[in-house]
Amino acid sequence: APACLEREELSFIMIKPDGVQRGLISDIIARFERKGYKLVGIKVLVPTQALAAKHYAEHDGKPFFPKLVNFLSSGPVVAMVWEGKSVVKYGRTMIGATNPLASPPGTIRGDYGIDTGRNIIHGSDSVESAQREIALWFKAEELADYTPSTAAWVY
Ligand code: RTP
Ligand code: MG
Repeated sequence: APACLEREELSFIMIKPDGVQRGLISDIIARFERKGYKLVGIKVLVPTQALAAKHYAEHDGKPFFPKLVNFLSSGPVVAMVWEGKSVVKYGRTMIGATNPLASPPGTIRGDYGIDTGRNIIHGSDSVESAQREIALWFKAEELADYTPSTAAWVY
């Protein structure tokens, strides 16, 4: 990327295998796009168990970890990087609570899920987590530069 490229905040957002199989890709992308966030990276892949374990390394050793890793690597996911003001925190607001039954209507998990182990989507929980996750899933050259900027339509 050119040295002049100044980014807003970035978050790593991933549609999990259940969200993909249930046909929620376009709905989820539409929600972030309409909010004013900018899609700067996207790929479809079946994560290896090793990649899934690295992604969820903070949960290594917890009782649900093996199931979580198996599930994430059980089919295609849509891995994305979204850019915009407070996208990490507000992205989590759009996603909702970990347990879809504790997640209000209007949130992605509240609208589409019932089970904690099938909660549709992942979002980075801090700017530091986002940086780690983006580096794990994407190469720097896979993130797009939108110059000339369209940001004046949002900010
Ligand atoms: P995510 O990382 O996927 O965005 O979800 P999160 O921050 O809302 O929740 P986190 O605590 O990071 O947990 C990661 C995923 O593990 C599954 N989980 N199962 N008690 C359980 O059985 C349990 N707790 C968490 C969920 O699928 C959760 O999204
Ligand atoms: Mg988490």
